[in-house]
Amino acid sequence: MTQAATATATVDKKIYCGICEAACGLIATVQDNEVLKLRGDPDHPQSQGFICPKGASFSSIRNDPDRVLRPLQRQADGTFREVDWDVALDDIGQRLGAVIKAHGRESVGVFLGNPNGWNYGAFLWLVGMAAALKTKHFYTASSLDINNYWVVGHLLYGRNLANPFPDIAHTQFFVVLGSNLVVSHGSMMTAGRVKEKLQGIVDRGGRVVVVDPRRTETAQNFEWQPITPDGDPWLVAAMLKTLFDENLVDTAGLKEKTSGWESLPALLSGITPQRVEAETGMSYAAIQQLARDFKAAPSAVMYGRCGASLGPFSTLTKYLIDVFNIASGNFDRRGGWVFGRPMIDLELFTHLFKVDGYDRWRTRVDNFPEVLGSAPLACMPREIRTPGKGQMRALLIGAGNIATTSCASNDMRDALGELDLIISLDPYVTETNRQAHYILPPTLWIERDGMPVFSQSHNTVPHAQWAPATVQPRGEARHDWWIIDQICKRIGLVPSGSRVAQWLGKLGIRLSPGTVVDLFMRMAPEGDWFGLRPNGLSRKKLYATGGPIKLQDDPPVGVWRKKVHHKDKKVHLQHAIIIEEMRRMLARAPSTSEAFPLRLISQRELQSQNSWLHNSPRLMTANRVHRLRMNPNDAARFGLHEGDTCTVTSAHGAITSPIHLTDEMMEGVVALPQSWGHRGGWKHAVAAGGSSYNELTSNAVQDMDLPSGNAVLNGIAVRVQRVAASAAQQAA
Ligand SMILES: Nc1nc2c(c(=O)[nH]1)N[C@H]1C(S)=C(S)[C@@H](COP(=O)(O)OP(=O)(O)OC[C@H]3O[C@@H](n4cnc5c(=O)[nH]c(N)nc54)[C@H](O)[C@@H]3O)O[C@H]1N2
Ligand SMILES: Nc1nc2c(c(=O)[nH]1)N[C@H]1C(S)=C(S)[C@@H](COP(=O)(O)OP(=O)(O)OC[C@H]3O[C@@H](n4cnc5c(=O)[nH]c(N)nc54)[C@H](O)[C@@H]3O)O[C@H]1N2
Ligand code: SF4
Ligand SMILES: [Mo]
Repeated sequence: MTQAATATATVDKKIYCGICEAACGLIATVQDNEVLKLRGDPDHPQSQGFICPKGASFSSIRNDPDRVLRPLQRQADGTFREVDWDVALDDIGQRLGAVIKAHGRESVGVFLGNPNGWNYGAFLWLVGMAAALKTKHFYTASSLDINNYWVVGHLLYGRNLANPFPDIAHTQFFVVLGSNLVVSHGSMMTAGRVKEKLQGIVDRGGRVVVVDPRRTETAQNFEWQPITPDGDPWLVAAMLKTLFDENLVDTAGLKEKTSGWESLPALLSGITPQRVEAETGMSYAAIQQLARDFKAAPSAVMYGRCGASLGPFSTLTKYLIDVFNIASGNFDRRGGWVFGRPMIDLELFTHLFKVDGYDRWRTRVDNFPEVLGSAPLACMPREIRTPGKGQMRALLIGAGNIATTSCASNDMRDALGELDLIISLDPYVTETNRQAHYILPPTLWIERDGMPVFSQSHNTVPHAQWAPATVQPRGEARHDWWIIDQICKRIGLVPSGSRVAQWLGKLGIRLSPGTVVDLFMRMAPEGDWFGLRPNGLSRKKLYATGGPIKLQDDPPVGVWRKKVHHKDKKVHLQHAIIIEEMRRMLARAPSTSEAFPLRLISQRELQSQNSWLHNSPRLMTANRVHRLRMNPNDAARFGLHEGDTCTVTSAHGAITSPIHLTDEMMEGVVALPQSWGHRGGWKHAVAAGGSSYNELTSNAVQDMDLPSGNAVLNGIAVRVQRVAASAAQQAA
């Protein structure tokens, strides 16, 4: 038969991209279970046809020759052998059962990595497995970048996941603290076409001020305000103080919507102009003017992300950002700090399933408060090594590359080697799971049905989308949730914290996550109430629509009474934890010293997604070189030149990197893309070389954000010394 005779017609499917929080609407052209093309969906209400290189190249990941397509079992010599699913699952069940028998369920750990944000089934089943084990060893990528949000959501609004975000389509004044939106496409704000939306602010006569130690791709296009790393809480505290000092505070709003606001002047009393200037590198007069301009704008909003979340006072910083937005009168109003209209109310969902919460228990070794039922990842190596009841002995890793992405990655890698059993669900043999006893191949987002479980809460254009699998899985890849379910079955567990699920499990009934989420959605505010609300949502309806359904044009405003969950319906502004954090910050000594005169910050790249797209030759092109960016004046100070190979040394480790001189860095600050320096079986990623940023970071308790357990990954004090001169220098 000729090819022409067998080929089936191409089909266009409306889906959304499951790589990052932007969740862009895409059109996939599919033929014979192959994705021929991925392009932006011009009709998508939020992303309006946008697609980035990662989304457009995803077929190269799905068809990657290094992708794991059958379960891998590690052999005594460290190599892996392919085995059948039954063999793998039965053996895992036995070995996990033996660990539980000897050391109890609380000795088993679960890690939930970033890609689960686009994998509702894995997300629910990992959370459920940890709950059913009743283990305190539940760790998530959130403690690398976002636990501060969950703590502040809990303190201010009464739920971890309560998260107001900027009404970017209407604001007239946008202050961005530590977010490179043009590259990252946003986090905790799902904007779609974010660069155009930022430009829209300027086009309608407004301002965009980007506060960042680096003149980033975002800062280049708008107003750049350099800031010393970790200066953000000082900056925002000084701006808030300016509002109070100059009687610019929205007192009526504070009285109506908040409690404890009278305590704010006392909280800010230790903030002095001299100290603020020393900590931020900005003039106090300029900061006061920024606060006045913000207040004078018809609407204004301040937004902070990783640059404001990866420092030592990230909970305090996030608290101050929210308070500043509220105190300036921009809370829950058009162009200000608004709440979303999600298709699935995660705040309610996590509350009903008792996942939501803070400080209901403490970690065994370091006494950190639990956040959303999880412990900080930075604590994991100590939990593995410290003997006693509850010592961690086994770990299931669901989509995580923590030997690279965790703080103190070397220590993490070594500690993992001390476990009795590691099971990794991952499409690659990475530097993390090459130590695993089993690597189990998951389907990728394009091979399973999906709804953007995480980012739908912060849609700037509220809409609903639930797409069936675009293509069938390759090889023997299985859905993550199915794998977790099969492992749980073999140790007698139903992966759920819900009593109903446990009870059904006893009757032999195991619901799929799709059914659970559909049932919940149909009963929740946006649901069809099983026919009582014909315009409401169900999975069936969303499948039948074959694309997104817009719920309304803009995020709702005037809804704070519904969105604040404290019993008194007020935003709570006074907290002992915050007062203590302010005291600690005021007492803190400077980070740099003669030995470590520079500050290192992380850099995200357009063609990377954390650590996991580096094996695609389409994305990891030959011209991509891993190098440390430095201001030319710093280079002159230390006698360094463009292209020199240098050691970068912190108090915790040393790595080697070529340097690149650029005035996009403010003086005193160097930047390095995170998550390079791969090891393992992803050959192209390994061949790309580079060094691993997190060998320089710390997991010591005193180096973490104490209220949230967030790691500190930015502002690391380092020195940079030449190992070898560049070729140009050698020739001269
Ligand atoms: N292309 C791409 N997109 C991504 C990702 C990716 O790896 N690549 N990752 C995704 C993930 S998991 C997340 S959480 C989001 C993150 O989204 P963003 O937070 O927007 O991402 P970053 O690029 O890390 O932006 C942080 C910015 O803070 C600056 N910065 C560093 N230290 C400080 C400081 O102390 N103060 C201030 N004010 N700024 C500072 C950095 O220079 C950087 O520009 O991006 C997501 N999107
Ligand atoms: N120095 C420094 N370190 C950082 C950051 C920083 O800014 N600076 N950023 C931090 C941030 S914001 C985050 S979110 C974390 C992320 O940290 P992680 O959650 O550890 O990392 P990722 O690199 O996103 O991906 C983890 C793994 O998931 C696998 N994977 C991809 N899709 C799937 C899937 O569908 N199923 C399964 N089972 N596996 C899948 C990938 O192959 C990869 O090995 O890193 C943090 N680390
Ligand atoms: S921005 Fe994120 S969601 Fe959009 S296409 Fe790129 S990777 Fe996918
Ligand atoms: Mo992240």
